[in-house]
Amino acid sequence: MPEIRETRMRREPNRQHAETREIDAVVIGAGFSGLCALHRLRDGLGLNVQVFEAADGVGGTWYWNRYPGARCDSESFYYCYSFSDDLAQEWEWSSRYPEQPEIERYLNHVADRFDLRRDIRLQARVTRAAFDDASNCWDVHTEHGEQVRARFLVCAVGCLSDANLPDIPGRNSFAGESYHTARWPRDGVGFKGKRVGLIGTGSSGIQATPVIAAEAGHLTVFQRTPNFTVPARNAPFNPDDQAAIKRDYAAIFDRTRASIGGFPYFGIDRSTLDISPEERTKILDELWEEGGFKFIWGGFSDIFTDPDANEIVSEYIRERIREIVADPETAELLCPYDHPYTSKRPPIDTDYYVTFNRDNVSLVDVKSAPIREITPTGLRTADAHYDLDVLVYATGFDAMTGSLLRMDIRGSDGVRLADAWAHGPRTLLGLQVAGFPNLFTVTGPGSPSVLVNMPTAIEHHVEWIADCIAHMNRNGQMRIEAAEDAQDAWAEHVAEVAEHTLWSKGNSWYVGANIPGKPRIILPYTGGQPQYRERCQAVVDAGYEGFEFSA
Ligand code: N01
Repeated sequence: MPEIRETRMRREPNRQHAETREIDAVVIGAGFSGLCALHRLRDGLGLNVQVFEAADGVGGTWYWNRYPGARCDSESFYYCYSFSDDLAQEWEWSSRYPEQPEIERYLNHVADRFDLRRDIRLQARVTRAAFDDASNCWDVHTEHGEQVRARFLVCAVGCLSDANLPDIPGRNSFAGESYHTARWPRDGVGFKGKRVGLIGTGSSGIQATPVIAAEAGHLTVFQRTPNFTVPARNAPFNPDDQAAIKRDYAAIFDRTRASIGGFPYFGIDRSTLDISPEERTKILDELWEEGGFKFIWGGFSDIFTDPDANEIVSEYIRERIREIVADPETAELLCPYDHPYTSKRPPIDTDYYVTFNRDNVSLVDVKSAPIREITPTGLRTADAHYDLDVLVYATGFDAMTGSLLRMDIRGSDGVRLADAWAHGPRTLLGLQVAGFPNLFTVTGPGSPSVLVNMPTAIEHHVEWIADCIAHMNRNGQMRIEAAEDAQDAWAEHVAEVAEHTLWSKGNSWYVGANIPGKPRIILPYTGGQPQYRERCQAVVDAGYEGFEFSA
């Protein structure tokens, strides 16, 4: 994205590394997954590990997404690592939903506390990785010419890290400033007095809108699909609550591992249709007041599967929109009708809907009058031109596969991952790909990943991978690979389970619908974390059933 101003990186001179180092494992990425993988493989198993990270700092998602209003949708006290009780006890979160700088500080603290930096190479984007069948090793190359040979390749590249910049005609002609939310400049952006346009109303756009509106001269939000969002109700952390959480941390983390979505509260098995409308409204009112993801997981279990139940909760949210937004036409435009609630990843917001009551904010429906082009002075839709000084793309990501396919990964016999996945990704448990021996994906497609509180999903995968490598070392095995038939069976299961849910019904990044030409396939496993964990454990108990080893 050359024309997008992004986080400035100190460019290193184009280093040439003539020698190939031989090590045990390469980890790609130094975000939540990569840091965890480095710690577990190096300090737990004693492996010689090298992490390569494209950015000039650690943090992954929380390094890149520094747009105004960026904060986590999961609550701080469980959106963190559980692998060290000392870490959990010593870190103090300031509020219920931490802002991006706080999570970035946390991950930097983790890097220092566990002495991880000495094995992390920053500004080292991996461009190519090729498996050598003769040695059962991966040859990994970075953009600056560094080359290492490693027995294992662990892709910890994140599910949402390949920013999607839509190919709108004239995009490069814009004379003002343009930014993608996932490539935000470290020094920030000044909006004072400026005419700002924002494209996209997913989680990023919904978080950024109120903050930009508070500063901009005028903000125009270009909305293609309205989204259901519920209030976060962020608040500072009360020291007594934090102390109580710390006393109970082991049990809290146990609950995150046992619940469907990785949250420390269990979903309630209650049908929307089995109770009176009055009782239902009372429950929804309470959840709306409490805010956050509990609205999804703590209300009614049938909203994920039953269209009628889902419609009741969807209409409840639409009623709140009509209540909050003063102009009835704008309110109606903000009401989603084209997808069931939660079939697109539901955002959590702070003052999103009420922002449309401000005089300096307008909403433009680009579904009925699509964006035609970007011009040097702004944006043209089918029926108007909007003069802009700043254009913000909150247009999301090529989710779950983009960052993997951006690298040239070649497995056994030189097969390209891009070819193996030409009709959509196929994996065994989201952990391995047939034909790509000794390569592991942390929270890869086909695992619950993005439908689970991410650190919980990540730690599970890192543990599984580390245990698998330990098993191989104990048994003198050099090569592990997903068997084709086991992978086919898992891919079929992932697709079949999704058909019984509403997740496969929306045009969301969950199914790749946001990227033109991307095969439509459900990317995460929708069967829930407990079932998935059981399956992963059963595979291990059966001697890594479905995986093939060779000495
Ligand atoms: O991206 P999105 P995001 N013309 O794909 C629109 C995580 N996250 O960055 O829906 C016009 O959700 C697109 O429209 P449509 C979270 O998992 C977490 O907001 O395709 N519009 C949509 O409105 C989230 O789900 C957190 O019709 C275009 C928007 O851009 C995921 O990241 C915070 C367009 C993209 O929404 C992605 O969220 C932020 C075009 N050509 C993100 N192209 C926290 O936990 C795209 N759009 C805090």
